[in-house]
Amino acid sequence: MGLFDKIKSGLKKTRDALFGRIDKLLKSFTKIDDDLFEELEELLVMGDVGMYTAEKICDELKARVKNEGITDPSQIRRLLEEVITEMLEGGNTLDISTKPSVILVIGVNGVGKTTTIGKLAARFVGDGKRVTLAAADTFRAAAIDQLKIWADRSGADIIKQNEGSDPAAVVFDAISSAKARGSDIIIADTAGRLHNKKNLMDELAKINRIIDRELPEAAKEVLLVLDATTGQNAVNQTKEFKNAAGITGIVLTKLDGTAKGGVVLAIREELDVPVKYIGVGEQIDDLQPFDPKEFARALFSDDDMKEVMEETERDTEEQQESTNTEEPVKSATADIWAQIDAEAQAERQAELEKSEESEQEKEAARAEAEAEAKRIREEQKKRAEERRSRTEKKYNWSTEPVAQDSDDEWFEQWKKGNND
Ligand SMILES: Nc1nc2c(ncn2[C@@H]2O[C@H](COP(=O)(O)OP(=O)(O)OP(=O)(O)O)[C@@H](O)[C@H]2O)c(=O)[nH]1
Ligand SMILES: [Mg+2]
Repeated sequence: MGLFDKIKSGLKKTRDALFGRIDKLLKSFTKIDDDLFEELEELLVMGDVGMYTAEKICDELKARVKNEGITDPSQIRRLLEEVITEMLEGGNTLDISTKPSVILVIGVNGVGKTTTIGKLAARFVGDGKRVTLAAADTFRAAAIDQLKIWADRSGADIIKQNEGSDPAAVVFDAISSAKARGSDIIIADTAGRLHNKKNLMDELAKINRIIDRELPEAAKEVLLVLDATTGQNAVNQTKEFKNAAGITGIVLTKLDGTAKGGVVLAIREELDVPVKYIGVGEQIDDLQPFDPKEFARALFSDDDMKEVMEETERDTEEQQESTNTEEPVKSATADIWAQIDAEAQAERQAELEKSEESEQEKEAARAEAEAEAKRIREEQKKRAEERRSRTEKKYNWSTEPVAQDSDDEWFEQWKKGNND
């Protein structure tokens, strides 16, 4: 399978769920109006893109539609691909310019740190580089064994000590060994959970200090590994680690197992951290350097879209049959009327101010305008809620059940600092 096909197949779930629905939305509109953008925004929010980022994408799309004088909704697909690409660009490459360079790999437990290290090591060794792995996850003996297996598989050297030893001492040893052997890259594995959050952050800080002291001139990457299936939780984890560990990039794993790939946009836009690698499977070559252009292209790839369209069409027909008895939802064009009313009201207000009417009249008009604005705001809020539920029904959106595994629960506990 070629590189692009791998990314494409890894993103199938996200493509089907989110971008399949976006395609359907665009096909159901004959002109570009506010309703289209509102439904698009809802779909993006439901697809784990995050409220802030969804709004930003839609604002950018509106600006481009206006600038380019676009009237055909089908053109939005191309614009969306462009906007997403540009949003994700910048800082995506790994800095391994010195000999040795250091990559510190961090993240909560089970996200794919050790697997990512194995895959990275295989990639670098394949490029002819000498790699030293530091088994600095000393919390569990199994973690050390797992890294050893990856070292053997990839042809990397490994420096390890016993379970429970000081992780910073392991990193120190790995640096000395790498210097002595002339290694190109040191990759350090770390524990995903310790007795509590403070212990973990203190330990990462200590490892960081050792690296900075022993290799002050070296290129250093601190990669935060995130599990894409946790959706918005991945955004929270980035916030936590960003403050404490000075991360330089993200590795987003398990994209192949989730429809929540939209989270990549939230991480980039909300937290301003570049994504450097994505994991699209468990095989050794399933870790890919993150290429925003390819990523966006894979999200909009057409091949299996027909199937998705037919499926969503069938779903919608069924949905309509079952909702036929319901009262029709108020026409969304009412929003446009509300806007026109508001504008007319503002004009009236301006005229009033220009004329030489008494202060009393002005005051009354202001109060009236305020009351009107309040009414419009409330109506828009009500309609936004109606729209959201309509969008959910129309696109038969059934979000995957939120991951209820122990990791999620553990992370919540961990944030509170009271787990053990
Ligand atoms: N489908 C899929 N599975 C992945 C991917 N990356 C990692 N995994 C799987 O996720 C599981 C956990 O991976 P690990 O590498 O052990 O995670 P870790 O962060 O080192 O975990 P701890 O050491 O326990 O903190 C393993 O079963 C991996 O095979 C990916 O991109 N796709
Ligand atoms: Mg591990």
